[in-house]
Amino acid sequence: MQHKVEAVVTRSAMIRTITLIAALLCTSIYSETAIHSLDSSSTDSAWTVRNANGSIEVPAVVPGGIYTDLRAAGVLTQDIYYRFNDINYRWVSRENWTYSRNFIVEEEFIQMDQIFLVFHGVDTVASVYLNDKHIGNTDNMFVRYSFPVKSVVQRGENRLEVRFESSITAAEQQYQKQALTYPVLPTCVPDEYRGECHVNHLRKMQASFSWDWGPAFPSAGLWKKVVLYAFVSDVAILQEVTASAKLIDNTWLLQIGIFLEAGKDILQISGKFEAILELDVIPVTEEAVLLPNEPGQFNTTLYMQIPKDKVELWWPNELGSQKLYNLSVRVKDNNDYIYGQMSLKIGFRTIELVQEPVESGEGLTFYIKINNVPIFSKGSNWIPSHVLPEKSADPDIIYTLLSSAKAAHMNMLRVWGGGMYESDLFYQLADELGILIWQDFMFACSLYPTNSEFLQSVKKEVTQQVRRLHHHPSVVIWAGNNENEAALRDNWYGSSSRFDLYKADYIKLYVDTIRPVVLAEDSTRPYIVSSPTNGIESEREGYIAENPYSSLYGDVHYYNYIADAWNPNNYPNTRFASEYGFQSFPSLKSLSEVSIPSDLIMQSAFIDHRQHHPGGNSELRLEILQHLQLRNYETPEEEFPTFIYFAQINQAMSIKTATEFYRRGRSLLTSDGQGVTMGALYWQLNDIWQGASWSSLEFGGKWKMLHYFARNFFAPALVSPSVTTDGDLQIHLISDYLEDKETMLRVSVYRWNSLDPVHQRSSAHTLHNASVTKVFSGNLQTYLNNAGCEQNAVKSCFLHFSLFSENGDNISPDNFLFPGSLKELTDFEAATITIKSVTPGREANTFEITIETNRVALFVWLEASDIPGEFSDNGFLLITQTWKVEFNAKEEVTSEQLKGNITIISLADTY
Ligand code: BMA
Repeated sequence: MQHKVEAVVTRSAMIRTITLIAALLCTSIYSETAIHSLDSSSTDSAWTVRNANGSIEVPAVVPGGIYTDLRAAGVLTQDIYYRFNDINYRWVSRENWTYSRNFIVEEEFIQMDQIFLVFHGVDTVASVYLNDKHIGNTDNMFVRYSFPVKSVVQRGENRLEVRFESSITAAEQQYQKQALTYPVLPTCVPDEYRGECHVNHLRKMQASFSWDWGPAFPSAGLWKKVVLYAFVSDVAILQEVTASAKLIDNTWLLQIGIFLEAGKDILQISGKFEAILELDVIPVTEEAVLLPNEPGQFNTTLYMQIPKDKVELWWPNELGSQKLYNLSVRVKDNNDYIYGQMSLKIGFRTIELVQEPVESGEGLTFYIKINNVPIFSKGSNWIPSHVLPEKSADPDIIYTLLSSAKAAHMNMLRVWGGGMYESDLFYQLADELGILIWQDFMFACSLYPTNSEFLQSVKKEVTQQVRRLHHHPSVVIWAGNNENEAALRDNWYGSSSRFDLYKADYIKLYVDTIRPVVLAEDSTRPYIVSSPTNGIESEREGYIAENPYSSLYGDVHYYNYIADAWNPNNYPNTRFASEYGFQSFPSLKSLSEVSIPSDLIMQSAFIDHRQHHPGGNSELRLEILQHLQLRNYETPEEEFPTFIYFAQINQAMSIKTATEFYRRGRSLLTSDGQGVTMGALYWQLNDIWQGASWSSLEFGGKWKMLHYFARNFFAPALVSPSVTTDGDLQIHLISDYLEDKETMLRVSVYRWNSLDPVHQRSSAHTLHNASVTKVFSGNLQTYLNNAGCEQNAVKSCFLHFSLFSENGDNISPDNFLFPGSLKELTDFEAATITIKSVTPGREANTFEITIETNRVALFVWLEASDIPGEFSDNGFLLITQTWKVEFNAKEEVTSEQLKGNITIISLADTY
């Protein structure tokens, strides 16, 4: 109390001093608070990190992590992703590391009534010491920790130490402790993952202990900022502002949550809470005395009413614009001193997850409605962009990956539960690009403990993350976990003998702990318990459905590496395909960056090491052999580039087949109630390192053939041919547009040996809005015969489809259908494809490339391996003598350099 009086009396003098200190220490201040950054950017002292026996002590960077620090100091002499370094450098994660620094605190700072040390992200198990006093522990990397340190912090020099325990040993200990009653499964990841066990016992990025596409680098470190806050007793830290708008009749009701944190002994805080929306709406202000809802936690809510016609709606990509408005929130005291403010960019849109009876069929729909418009969700699944958390928010990479998603017409990404809650920038970009986010909570492919400390920690994590992400219009679904309902039902980890026990744990975690927190924090978005799930039906069946993969309910994950993946009849009709995928390898260029030349054969220890999916390389070979002729190469070195090319073709064709099947399913309703598919999110968008995986973008962002295909198969209008099990050719027109369009469809039949079609037919059709229309159905063999392909039709001919708008422009990407196996084509010979010219395009670093061919060429693949960038199309079917492709270079380059760098290959070259 005495402190408070002094503080008030001396406030203006103190503020002047604090301003000065702040300036000196690179800190910022508000009138009644002082903030002292303890990141590496504050220069009053530097961080160091040392191992347990002190044999290693190196400078450290905060925010950062141990692998990055040891690499920068030269203790790790190579790139962590080089060759087998995930194994060679595993010792790092078995050590107990201590991060420490000194810092100076001035008298005036000490004078403040409350002082908190706040860690925005600690990875993961650590004890924190200030001036040799233990001030707290951490065990959840997704939680912000704040420790009161008023009684510990001292004038002059202070010493902060964060003592990490190896997460490998911490996880093992937790497992052992738990196993005294019963084990929480699985006991370890498969051997092929080259990983570590028991990550499910830690609230740490689950994939940091390895995954079937990624290495184990169980890091340690302070991966987000560290700050010392000080303030007078009747104010508090403004921790979060949430905002969500609900449309009630013709008015948006904007609900703004203000969350503050103060010392646990503070019984009330009084403040003026003010929110201003950038529109010419009058600011809302509330003056209130707040009581804590739990010790140290205060919150209040402001409401704004905005007439509907005052705001522009926020829409997903390609359905409208992504209008965002600035909302600023200020917290003042009674003397109008501002002690906290935050600005958010918010959007106005409604969101609904529709689970309604399917017309005249069984089951329920499962789709998203935005602004009352049913959305076909098109996109992929997002994994962390780097295994080290401090590197996973690199703005350039995040921008590259998200803008590549948008370029491929995606409107949804699922942030998968084995990774991380992504950075603020990630969600801001998703808002700006119109990419809807399906947000899993970070639980994947495991059972989880449910002891009270674990649940308490999860509660805190969910509360903080929901508040942080709440205002983003892009976030549309909360989902409890990845595949844990299915894992229990199908006994993936040997849990069946104690099914009831594990089921009770499951319900305790996702239904009784996470769900109420989510719903209390956010009444505007749906929460589904798992993915895949039957949604409401799973809930009716007690949360673990008889068949969580039912095609009549919810979402489905579908993987089948044995069936013919180029045959659409092998995919399940589902309401929403939230995962399906096939592996490939990244480019030679990406692999070369982390290997030596002798590694680059399918039979090398390196390639085996980078394949974490059990049996993955043999599966890949068998998939390829179903469709492509992989000849007997003299040496494995000779085969390798073709193997990569074929694996990428196989992946692109398989996911094209599946995705078009799912898109055609939108207007399908079979007699047993299947169909009405409203989502296709393939597995997976991006890579965590350079290795075999399901991704369409390589580590660093280079497009695989699949990503070029995605730009076609996700186009808003698409002509999509297919063949039924009865041998009928069907042609569907798919449209995501919200209005009808008149079109002209051209079907051409070609022989593989000629650039002139043997047959061409055009017909006019209406492209019906937001639906799928079948415009042709007839026996394929007969069609080919009538077109003039009589002998050996399926081997010698193929079909090509173009769709034009009324003014003659292409309205859909061209499409094709190969009636027979590509292994047995007649007259299919290597084309000579040359670059006729490369000229600068209209914009800087864009180029127009004209290529020439003497024959039809398939899966034409242009590679500019030394020049990062994207082509306007790649992996395409070439049926005209000349063809233009654009190249968008990411670096400055001349036309000559580009021309000299491009290589071109097509399928027949490899036969
Ligand atoms: C699904 C995903 C991931 C996995 C992928 C490929 O199960 O949820 O766990 O990486 O399949 O196996």
